[in-house]
Amino acid sequence: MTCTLYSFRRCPYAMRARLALAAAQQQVELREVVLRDKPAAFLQASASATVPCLVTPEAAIDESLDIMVWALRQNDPERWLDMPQAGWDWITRADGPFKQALDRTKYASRYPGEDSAAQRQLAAEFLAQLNDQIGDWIFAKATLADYAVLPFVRQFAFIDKPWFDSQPWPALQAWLQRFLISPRFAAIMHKYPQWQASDAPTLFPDSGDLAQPKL
Ligand SMILES: N[C@@H](CCC(=O)N[C@@H](CS)C(=O)NCC(=O)O)C(=O)O
Repeated sequence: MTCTLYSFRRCPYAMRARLALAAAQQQVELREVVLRDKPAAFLQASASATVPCLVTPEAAIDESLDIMVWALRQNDPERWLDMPQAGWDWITRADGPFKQALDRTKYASRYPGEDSAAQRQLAAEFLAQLNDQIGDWIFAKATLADYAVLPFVRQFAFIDKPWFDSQPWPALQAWLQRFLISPRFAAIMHKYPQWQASDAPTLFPDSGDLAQPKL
């Protein structure tokens, strides 16, 4: 049975789920959700009412990192799960304090009690440390950590791209840039109309990308 992925193109959590599903060559039915108009089927499937949510024959997986791991346990041709323990720590820091600082920088008006400049500084301290860690990748080869963290570094970078580009983070900037121009990123950023219950299934990755996986 085909699994169903409730997704939203620009959501970084959904991006990383799609990255792992594509790397694992797991074709799913993609349903594009508009967050201000969540469909009933999505609300039934997702306990948290957040995207991404992957519905498998066994369960609904409501956390993007769990979707990544699920996909890679089905098939992990690039061995993303072959990752040092420190990779999990980078993901935890990115998902926790870094994302928190990112949101307080990007959506400053939603956090009137917070100093957005101080939050940007907190995010920058994390990114400076990540820059020091990166060669071509966070570790010697690409792992889950790279693809779990990249969508959030992208989100942070585009808050103020000229500022991001002016920071002394050459390895981090090059790592992000390689990702942004990669066929792999293009293949997970196709545009889909809002899903309607009457639609024929939309398959992701599409059959062309599945036949010739994009790196
Ligand atoms: N912990 C979740 C978080 C996902 C999340 O927060 N997604 C956002 C979109 S980027 C969302 O769906 N928010 C619900 C809303 O805006 O109504 C995961 O990793 O999947």
